[in-house]
Amino acid sequence: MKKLKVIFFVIFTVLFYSLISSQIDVAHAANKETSNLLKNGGFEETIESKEWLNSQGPADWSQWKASGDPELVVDNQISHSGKQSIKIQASSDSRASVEQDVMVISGKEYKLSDWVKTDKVTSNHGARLRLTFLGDKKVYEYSNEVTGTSDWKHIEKIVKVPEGYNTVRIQNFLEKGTGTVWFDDIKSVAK
Ligand SMILES: [Ca+2]
Repeated sequence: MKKLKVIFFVIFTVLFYSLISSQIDVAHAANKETSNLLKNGGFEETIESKEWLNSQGPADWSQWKASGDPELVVDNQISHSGKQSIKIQASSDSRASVEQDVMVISGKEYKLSDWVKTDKVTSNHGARLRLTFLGDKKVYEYSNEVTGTSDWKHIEKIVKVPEGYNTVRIQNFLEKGTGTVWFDDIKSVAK
């Protein structure tokens, strides 16, 4: 009788653990397809930072003022979803981005998507996404461009990571010009 109990116990334990591990595999696979490689893509989390207007910057993102005198701010009045977006504003010719570096796999395809709203953007290339694969020689990729005045527009770019590269800098960019641009809900997923 005691032997029988032990056998039942062993069978139950094996079944229980195989069921749990198969559930974990399913969750893992689902997560892999939809997970955003970018942190804080909706710009809802802020941290205190003197670099940003009102000393509030988006967590996990940094800014680059390439030229001119652009103002970069977390906007809590206008958003595509949630309560906040990021805004780049330039009254004189300026060039700036809000950016994050992401680890990627060489040779693999990724899909990037972003939402952009513009107000009186006059610029050589407008508002767009720029991807820079970092290495000895930088490799650039760009999304389509948004200029003028436009309500929220979806922009998308599918890229294949060049051989030998494993880091990409993803930039919400206002190319050289004037006007106001908002970015929100940026996403990067492995294809
Ligand atoms: Ca948001």
